[in-house]
Amino acid sequence: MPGVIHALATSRAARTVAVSSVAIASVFVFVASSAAQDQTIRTMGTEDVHINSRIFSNLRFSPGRTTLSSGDQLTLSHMDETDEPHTLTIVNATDLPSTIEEVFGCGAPGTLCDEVFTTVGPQITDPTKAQFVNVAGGSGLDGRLDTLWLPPGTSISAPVTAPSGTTLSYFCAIHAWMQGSITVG
Ligand SMILES: [Cu+2]
Repeated sequence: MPGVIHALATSRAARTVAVSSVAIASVFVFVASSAAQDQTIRTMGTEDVHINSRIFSNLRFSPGRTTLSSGDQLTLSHMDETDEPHTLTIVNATDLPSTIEEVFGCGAPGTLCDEVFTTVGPQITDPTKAQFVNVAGGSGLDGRLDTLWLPPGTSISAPVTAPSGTTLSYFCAIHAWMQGSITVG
């Protein structure tokens, strides 16, 4: 499956860029004050199909790993080249899709994506507007299925209220290979 290999290679390059970004961010934190360090995660990349040749996507969250303090604002911004919506949905790390079958099968009945669609979907009041869908119960992003809904051309901010020491894993329920983590320092 050369398309898949291409996508993986592209993802690897994206990770390298993400690591560089984290390094730069760390320098900034070092010289900045100890005030709140609000963070932004951007959707990046594109997707394409070449019939009878390949299908690829390098849609991704950038950076893939974010560190902030409890109470800081997280901003999610749609910066990729597609007109597709995304979700940033908090899930258990052990439930994240990790194989081709799991990624492309996510959405079938009983899968994690299906659970997001059926739980979060009905709570989206206007699909054209970004929205924080609070499922877990805390005031901000702090638990399983808490979701930022991100239509094209939008951005949204919400506080991360999980306690210090927590690592929140997340993914996009529409493009299940888009995954990342938020470390609450
Ligand atoms: Cu997505």
